[in-house]
Amino acid sequence: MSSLFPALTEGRTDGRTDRPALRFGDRSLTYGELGAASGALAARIGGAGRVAVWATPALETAVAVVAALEASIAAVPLNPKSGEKELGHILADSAPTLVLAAPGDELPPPLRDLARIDVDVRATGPVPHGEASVDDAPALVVYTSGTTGPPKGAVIPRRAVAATLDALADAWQWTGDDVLVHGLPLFHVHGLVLGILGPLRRGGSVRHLGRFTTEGVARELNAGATMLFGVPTMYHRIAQTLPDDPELAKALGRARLLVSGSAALPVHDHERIAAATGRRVIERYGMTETLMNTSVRADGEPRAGTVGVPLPGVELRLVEEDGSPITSYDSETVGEIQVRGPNLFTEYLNRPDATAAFTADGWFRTGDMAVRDPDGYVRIVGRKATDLIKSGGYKIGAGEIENALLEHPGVREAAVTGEPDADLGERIVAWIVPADPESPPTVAELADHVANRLAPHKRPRVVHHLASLPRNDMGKIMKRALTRD
Ligand code: MCA
Ligand code: AMP
Repeated sequence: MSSLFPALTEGRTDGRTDRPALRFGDRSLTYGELGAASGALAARIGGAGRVAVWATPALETAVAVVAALEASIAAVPLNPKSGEKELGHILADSAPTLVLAAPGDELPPPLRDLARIDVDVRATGPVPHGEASVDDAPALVVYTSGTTGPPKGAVIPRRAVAATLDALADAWQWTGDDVLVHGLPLFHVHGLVLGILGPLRRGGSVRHLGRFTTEGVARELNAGATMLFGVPTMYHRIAQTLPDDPELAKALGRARLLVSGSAALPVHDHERIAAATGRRVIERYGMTETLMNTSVRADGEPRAGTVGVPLPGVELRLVEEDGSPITSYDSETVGEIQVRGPNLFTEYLNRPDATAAFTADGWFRTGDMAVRDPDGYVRIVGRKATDLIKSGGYKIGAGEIENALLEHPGVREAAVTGEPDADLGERIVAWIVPADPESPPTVAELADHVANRLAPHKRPRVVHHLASLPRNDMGKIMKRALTRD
């Protein structure tokens, strides 16, 4: 059976074990060192059930996930900034038997009750023997928000990881010679699957910035990195910085590939970057549940405002309201994107009800609305659910924030919406009826409350106070009627 990371085992036979694999700041691992460290850890965790990974942007996270994959154990990456409610839910739902963390990392209370293994990136255990096989067994459980309720754990099989990374290799001409740079978080698909497992599957390397800065991007691209991955907020910040930063322009001009994803990159930012650097950013479209579905190809036309064409192996169709697939592309007829292929997740953990997201014949309903150009390029034009907000590339359900706000003593009623934001794409706006109109809670108070319960990126940036929320006859909040008063 083929292996997820051939480069880890091949290096031993062709003597290329000293090739760089991972670099985080001034700490790095070669393929030989990664094989030894992950092999040693895999041997220690073998036979465990699911393992949680305290997914800081550090070498330890990458070693932990590779080790879990080698040990054929599903890894559950945790946002180290998760608040108590979110963390409590994820732990109760995924029931890990162990947590893997960097030595010295302090873990919050719910995790202290779990057995902990410190990840030693310098360990020299038995190197893997190619056990990281490609099959239907779960590789990762990644938590993703829905419109209501707490986040759902998408169970991502090993074959989906392999299929999506190989399809991207085809579309992007991505090889072991590529050096990727990014500063994405490692508890989501974008940063972890594409940004860490991607280079490792190709036998190439990744330099992680720890946190995204335009200086870090310029430094690494000027020092030989060939590819940059980012969310639109990062490219927006690059576009804002370019006029005053010739080093950054030079660095981007050198890159082989600049890739944006997780949300739409506005055409204005595309154009500013192209004008300043001579390079075009290409967009790809994916989801936690589906991994990657489409991309502008490296050898294709980089058409701003589109997410390109279906990746090899991915079937994609647009379906109208009445369920009929759109058969001719006119750049105008809008339908829901449905996808089918080896890149799909298998289920939401403990949520058989949510598998209604699949049609009887295996198509996954993405909830994204799109048109297609006559040559097949996909243009995303919106989302079915207004209660899903994309802020900084993070998907955030309005319902989970509303529930958290309602747990604040100063809030009697709450509704949450997304408002256009030049930097974040959308910003989270809370509309509340204060318990005491004389002393309503401040925006800072509610932001802290949500950040501590859920996660900082879910905090409201704006809070409006209302005497009552607009409701229809059924008592349902009419979000479209919410306007600033
Ligand atoms: C501010 N902070 C707070 C509070 N206020 N912390 C606690 N309580 C508060 N009240 C902290 C934040 O945690 C953060 O800390 C710092 O202040 C600044 O916060 P903020 O302005 O919100 O964010 P930012 O640092 O400017 O972040 C912008 C960003 C980020 C870097 C673009 O949004 C980001 O990394 N986005 C990536 C999302 C992503 O990877 N999505 C992929 C999922 P500190 O500075 O210490 O962090 S989508 C996916 O995977 C699919 C498959 C796909 O298609 O890709
Ligand atoms: P998540 O569930 O966090 O993985 O986010 C997936 C969602 O991000 C998709 O359903 C899309 O709505 C959105 N998305 C991802 N990539 C793009 C893109 N290039 N353009 C527009 N939306 C995107």
